[in-house]
Formats: sequence, C-alpha cells, structure tokens
Amino acid sequence: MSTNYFEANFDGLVAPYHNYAGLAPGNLASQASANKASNPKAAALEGLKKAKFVRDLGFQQGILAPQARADVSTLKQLGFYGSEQQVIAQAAKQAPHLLANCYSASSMWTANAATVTPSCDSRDGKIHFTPANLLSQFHRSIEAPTTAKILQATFKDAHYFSHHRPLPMHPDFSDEGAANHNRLSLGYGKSGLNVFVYGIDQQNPSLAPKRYPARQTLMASQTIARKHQINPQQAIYLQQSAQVIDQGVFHNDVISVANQNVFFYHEQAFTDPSQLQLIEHSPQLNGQLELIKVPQDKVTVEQAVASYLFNTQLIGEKGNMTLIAPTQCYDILPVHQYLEELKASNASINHVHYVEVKQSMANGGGPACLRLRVEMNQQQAQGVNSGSWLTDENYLALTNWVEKHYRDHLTPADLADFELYLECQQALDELTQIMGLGSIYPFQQN
Ligand code: SUG
Repeated sequence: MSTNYFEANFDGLVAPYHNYAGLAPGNLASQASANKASNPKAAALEGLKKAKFVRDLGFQQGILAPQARADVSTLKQLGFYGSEQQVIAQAAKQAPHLLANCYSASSMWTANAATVTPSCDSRDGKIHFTPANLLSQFHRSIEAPTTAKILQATFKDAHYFSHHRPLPMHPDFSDEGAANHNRLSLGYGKSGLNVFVYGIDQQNPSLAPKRYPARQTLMASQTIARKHQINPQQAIYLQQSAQVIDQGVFHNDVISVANQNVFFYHEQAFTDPSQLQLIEHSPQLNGQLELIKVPQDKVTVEQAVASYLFNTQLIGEKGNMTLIAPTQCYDILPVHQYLEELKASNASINHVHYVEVKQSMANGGGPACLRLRVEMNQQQAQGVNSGSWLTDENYLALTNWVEKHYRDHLTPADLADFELYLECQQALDELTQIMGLGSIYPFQQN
C-alpha cells in the first residue's frame, strides 16, 4: 500500500422516521415490506453497530447525517398549504402515499448519496463528489439538495474536496451514485480503473429491462467521469443485464462488488461478459486482476438478491480481504456454502463476518448500501469535519442519542402524527450539535 492512503467508509445514520412504505418498484424487499411496522431504534443501532464493527477491524469509519423529514417544502410544492401541521394533516388525509414519499428514510443508503473520485484518479488532484440526482424514484429524487449540504459540511476543506452539482433532472441523466461504480487498483493511493455500470443507454434503449426500471444511464456515468476529470483511458462502461434488473437487481451493487484488484461478481451480472477482458488488460492492474465469478449453478440470481451476497462490503488489502456480509448470507444455505468454499480457496477473500442489518435489508439495503467509500490520505482526512469520524466517544454519544429520541415501532399510518415530526426535528437539531455540522437542515434556517 502507498502508506499515507486508506479507504474510509461513511455510513448513513438511520433516521428516526425509518419506515416501510413500499416506494421502490424493482426493489423486491421494499415491495415485500410495504406497510409493515418498522423499528427505527433497532435500525439505527444495527447501523451504528455495523459501522463500529468495521472500525474495530482497523478501518477508518465516518458517519453521514440523515435528511430532515417530512419534507414540508416538497409537500407545499405538491399543493398542500398552511402551517407545517396543516400540511402534514392534509397530505395524510388526501394523499398518504405522497406523505410517505416525503417521509422516507432512504438517505441512509449512502452508496446512493454520490459518486466519489479519489484524488489519484482526477486531473486536478482533488477528491470529487457529485450528489446523485436519484430521479428514478420520486421519494429519492428529493434527496439531492440536502445531500449536497451534508457532503459539503462533512468534506469541508475546498483545498482537498471538489463538490459538483447533481446532474440535470432529465431521464437521460438518471444517476444513482456509487452503487453503480466500481473502482479497481493495485493499492490505495494508486491510480485506478473506474468501472461504471449502467442499466440503460438512452440512445440505444433496445436492451432495457421490461419489468422494472433501469436506474442508471450510460450518459449519467459518462458525464460524471468527465466532471471528475478522470482520464478516459481509466474508465470503462459495462451494461448491467436487463434480465437481472428484472429479477430485482436494481443497482449494480446488488450483483457485483470490487476492492483493489478483486472483482467479485455474478456470472449473469452483465449484458456482455466478454467486456471484462477490457478490465483484464487495463494498465492500472498490470495483469494482477483477480476475477471472482460466482456461477449460477452455485448461487442463483434469486439467491443473490435474497441474501445480498454482492451487497457485502469487500474491504482490506490485496491478498488479504474481508467480506462484511448480512446474516441472510449465513441463513441461505447455498450462499453460506459458497462463502465457506471461497474462504478455503486461494482467492483473496479470506474472512467473512456476518452482521445484522435486518431493518435496512427489509427495505432493500445491505451493508454495502449503507456506506459511501472515500479513498484519501492523512492530509485530506484533516479536511473532514472532525465530528463526522466514528470514535469511541461519538459512538457512545450517537447510541445514547438514538436511545433518547427514537421510537421502536412505526407504521406508515403513524406518519400522520405531528408529534413524530416535532420529535424528528428535535433529534436532528441535537445531532448537528453532536456532529458539529452547523445548520444543514431547512428547518434550521428559520
Ligand atoms: O433506492 N429502498 C432503497 C434501497 C437502496 C439500496 N441501495 C443500494 N443498493 N445501493 C431504494 O430502492 C425503499 C423505501 C420504502 O419502500 O419505504 C427504498 O427506497
């Protein structure tokens, strides 16, 4: 490893209004959980515990704050009017599905917050962020403005971090962030190969999925590569297979994951698997690429979606990597058997840890969705807001904060309760103080 560099994971803190509203077609877990009761307290504690587990393994770990909800400003844009209490009451009565859209905790999946390019891949030597416009799902399309504020408050120092505007809100530029971007390299701090994965090429849409939406477009990925000043020789674009999207693979991170020189993927992941040769021949990998292809006769796409085998966090150094997997990978026998075989093989994945993120999984988010990876060096790390790093002290402060403010039972019907809105504001106001983030929420501007 180039000493000074490391990869930090920034996990999304689960919000006090975490609920199951069935908002995401094509995301099978979200559909199956629709209208069930959630447990926001358990969800937030599971997430924090997972983040601390990774930190305790010796990796750098940060936290990203959630969004403020209900999004009253969007509800007003939709025609509800009056005081905040009146707006929520009208929406609950007239259009509860719109209230649920404006009350989603979906910003917790920070793999969708932005695409990130480390300084070793960008011409200007800065770390670049483009918040994802998330326009394919209404409840997520309202995240970007606050996501931008949270990213700027977290990655503060303009000397090291370059923050871009989200891509235009047009279907040609539908962008879901890091969940559709893999980066391969021979070590932290070394320039890498950026593997952008898209679901649809709007200029040639014949290969589009039939049942469920393709959330990432080729043009969005190409635009990000340009804005982030990535050398065109260091970017390739693979199309995700429409058949797997139609089986519930709504993001690339549900079917493949990369870390350093290892690419772990399902054999049916891509439209044209022969394109993987482009990766093999990349000078950035110097012939040292390790492809770990999971065959359909060992783990089916259906089992991969149910277990989130590829939504695992693949972390660690070349030759000695660890997979942080959801407990569903242990419970689904063929997946567990496969992982046992993998550990025993010569492959670089030597350790598998199972973590419980059941509340998040029930809405289609595994361990990898919950984190945004940012490769940086020690100097750049100094430019991060200090309260955003997960230390022993703020782990304690955050778990106490969750215990104090969160409910342990929430149904979509409870979103009508104005008390919940007030509780959430109070909790988030206190959070910005714990994390030292300043005023990032609209309600703090009044
Ligand atoms: O966008 N679920 C999220 C899950 C995102 C997971 N992220 C990655 N794979 N990177 C989504 O589909 C469900 C919300 C609800 O139904 O209440 C939701 O938005």
